[in-house]
Amino acid sequence: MVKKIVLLGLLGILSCKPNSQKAPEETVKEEKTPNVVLIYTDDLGYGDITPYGGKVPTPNIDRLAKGGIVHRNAYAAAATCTPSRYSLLTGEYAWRQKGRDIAPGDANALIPSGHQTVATIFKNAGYKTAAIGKWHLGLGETGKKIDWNTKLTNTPNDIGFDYSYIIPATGDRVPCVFMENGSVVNLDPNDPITVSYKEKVGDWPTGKENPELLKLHPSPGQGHDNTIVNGISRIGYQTGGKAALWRDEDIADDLTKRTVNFIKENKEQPFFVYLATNDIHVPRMPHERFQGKTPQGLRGDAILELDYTVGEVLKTLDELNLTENTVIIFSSDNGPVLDDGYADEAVQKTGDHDPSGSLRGGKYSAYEAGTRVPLIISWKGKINPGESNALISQIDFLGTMAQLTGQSYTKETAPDTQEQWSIWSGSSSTNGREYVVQEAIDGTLSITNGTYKYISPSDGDKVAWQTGIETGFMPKPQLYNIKTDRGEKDNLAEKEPSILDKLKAQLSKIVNR
Ligand code: NG6
Ligand code: CA
Repeated sequence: MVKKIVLLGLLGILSCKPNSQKAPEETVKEEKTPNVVLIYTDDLGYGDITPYGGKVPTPNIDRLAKGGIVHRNAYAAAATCTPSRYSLLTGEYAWRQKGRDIAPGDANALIPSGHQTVATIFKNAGYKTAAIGKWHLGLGETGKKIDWNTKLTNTPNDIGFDYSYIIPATGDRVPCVFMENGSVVNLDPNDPITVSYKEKVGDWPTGKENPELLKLHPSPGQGHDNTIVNGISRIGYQTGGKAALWRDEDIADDLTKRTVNFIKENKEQPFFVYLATNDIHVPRMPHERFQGKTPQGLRGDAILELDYTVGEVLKTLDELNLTENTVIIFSSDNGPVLDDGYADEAVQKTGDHDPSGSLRGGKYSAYEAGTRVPLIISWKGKINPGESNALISQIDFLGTMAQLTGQSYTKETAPDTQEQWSIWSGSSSTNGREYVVQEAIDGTLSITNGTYKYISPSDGDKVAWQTGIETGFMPKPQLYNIKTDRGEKDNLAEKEPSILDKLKAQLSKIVNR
């Protein structure tokens, strides 16, 4: 049900009479091609920000929420990064093919060159497009070992982004360098980069051999003890490329600056920015000005830094008078995790801040906290602020953005996406999607109709290694009423066989479409 939301949908906007004061092209831009900024955060839980009950102060995110719609029933397509992002950008569930789970740092491109993505849709609509931040969808041609010292192909620039400035995989994986439009930034040709995920290369110290060099220690038993960069040991081995290495404390500032510059440079025409923040993924090492500023430790400090990034984006749009012509979407790629490989005291210090917002599980899991994420959408003057309980999935991002910009797209490579702008913008008071499908780390699929949720049987581990997170993987089917049993405690599979069968059948129809 949608509360407090007045109908101000796209159709209404499109049918507005052009304002006679404005040049025709300006009118077209404002009405059909609003700028879109997607702030896609990493591992931010349902309960991590104040509009959803979080305890870390996030004044800028709050401002965004107050001026927009706070969605309470929005889902990422998966409980981990790579499949979530794949699904969001392509409109196809990542699980339809093998090999789209958490990508190693040297993985080849999962989305082939020329493939339709939300960025190609925006480009067709005349937008300038940018991917700034974490990528984690592979790079380079399939089957070809990445040579980090050359300009790569199969990069974001080959699937619709005019500009890319990316962390190739994740902050905790080598190589710890940025890539701009396919090339490593600041690479000294006399100091070439070698990367291996199999064995040590070169003589750079590792966390395992030289723990005395670390400023942030890996958690026991999770990996993360290979090459040390900036006093933090990573997953994977790197040598070379010293001048190109990032300093973790500066990542958010760098990505924010690039985003602000891109917006400024493209203020005269429609633009789409996919700002995939490094916050609040591990290693959490925010800038010194945020460190020690929250009782929750580095994880809370990283949320402060994320809020800073949001604030800079809002400020820039305000200064350029673009706020009324820009749709801002804020969400997360998967649910929260406290200990994800580094001893940063997130577990010890979280206190009464509950990252999962009392949902069960977390990142990786089939339970709700794995995929139910914050989603805030604002468009000043066009979307009326409020709250929505409509059922939403990020799989609809492509279809919904095509609808927003009046573009057609092929269903062939985007079979799962729907056009849901009226729900996303709150202009329709229907309940949203009929069903939402979610993928957990071992490939276990769940389906919900907003009231009941079916988790398919799985023989996977009950807990995601040392993270301590309950995965929800069980050999028997599970059925929960997520409306009345928020914590997914009461398995109704045996009590409600007809509901179970219906959801099971619906899931298998989607899988075997
Ligand atoms: C896991 C890593 C975790 C994190 C995650 C990817 C181990 C034990 N843990 O495999 O630290 O890097 O992958 O996170 O290796 S994600 O948000 O990009 O999916
Ligand atoms: Ca993630």
